[in-house]
Amino acid sequence: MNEIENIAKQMVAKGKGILAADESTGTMTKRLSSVNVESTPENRLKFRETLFSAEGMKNHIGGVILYDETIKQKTSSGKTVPELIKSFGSIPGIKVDTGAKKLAGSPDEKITEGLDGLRERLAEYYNLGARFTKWRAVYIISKKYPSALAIKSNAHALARYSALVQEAKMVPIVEPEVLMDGEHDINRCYDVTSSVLKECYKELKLHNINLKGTILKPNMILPGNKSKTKNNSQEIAKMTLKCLKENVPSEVPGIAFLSGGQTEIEATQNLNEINKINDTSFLMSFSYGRALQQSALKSWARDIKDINKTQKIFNHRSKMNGLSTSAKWNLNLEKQLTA
Ligand code: 5MM
Repeated sequence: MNEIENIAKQMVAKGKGILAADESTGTMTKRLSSVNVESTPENRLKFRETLFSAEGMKNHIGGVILYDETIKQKTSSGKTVPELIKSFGSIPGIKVDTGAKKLAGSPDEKITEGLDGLRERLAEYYNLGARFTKWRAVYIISKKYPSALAIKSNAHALARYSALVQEAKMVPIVEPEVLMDGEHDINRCYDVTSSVLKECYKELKLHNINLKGTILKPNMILPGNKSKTKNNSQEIAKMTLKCLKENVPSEVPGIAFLSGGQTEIEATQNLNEINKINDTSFLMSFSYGRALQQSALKSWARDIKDINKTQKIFNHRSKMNGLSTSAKWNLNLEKQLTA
């Protein structure tokens, strides 16, 4: 097996998933302001270092997605952030897109930018220790959106990004996120996600991507957050699995879901249900940002010095999500807040 195929497998090995700690400074500032903490480079590092040095990293976090600022920071022990992550047996990764911008030609929608100069940035990140990367495309759902233009242009960018990343000997995480904002029902999310995934794999194929050396980071199939109809976890799992089976080539080794605004428990429960019925070769795992960090961030903000408390909460969430990758989670386990 070649090196990138091996890395992809390690990132989502059974019991493990990915910690998405790649919030840009703008997003991190929003997150810190929500808990009344000033957003400085030092505070952003303090919170992240607290998570990256928690015990839960060892058994449940196969990879951490970093932001440009973080991958270049030194921790309190003098190690670089990638060195700290590696010391826990986890793989450092890096977000390489430069954000979703207004799509010319369909200005209500977004196109993800960051291809210019990417080859050079990738070489720098590799030297800093990164072994995988992430690029996120976003799609809105309404009666007329997403447009064919948004679907095609974002898929094209994801494929060009993936080709450059594999050339640089790293694993590309391909993240096409269909947002859950809106009144649409679960069937509409299913249809839109199917079209998006079809186009992505058409472009990835055209760009000669080795799919065995990639990870897909999709949304789950959910009703819109303002939908009149709600669906239970079993229905969500069934629809999500069907959509992925129909649209993702079987060479892809792992699928690591984003949480996309689900609560921590919803994200864990839905992944657990997906794994209960998973009859594919895909390793179904997580790449959560908010659903791994929300409670830990609140605790940290209450008492920045109480590192143990914050780590205990993060360890618990990591463990719960780790269990859901083998369908071994249940609600009773949420009561045992142990490391
Ligand atoms: C961690 O948040 C990432 C977005 O940061 P920016 O919007 O500041 O670039 C995001 O890409 C994240 O990795 C995924 O959306 C998954 O995060 P959630 O919170 O949806 O699990």
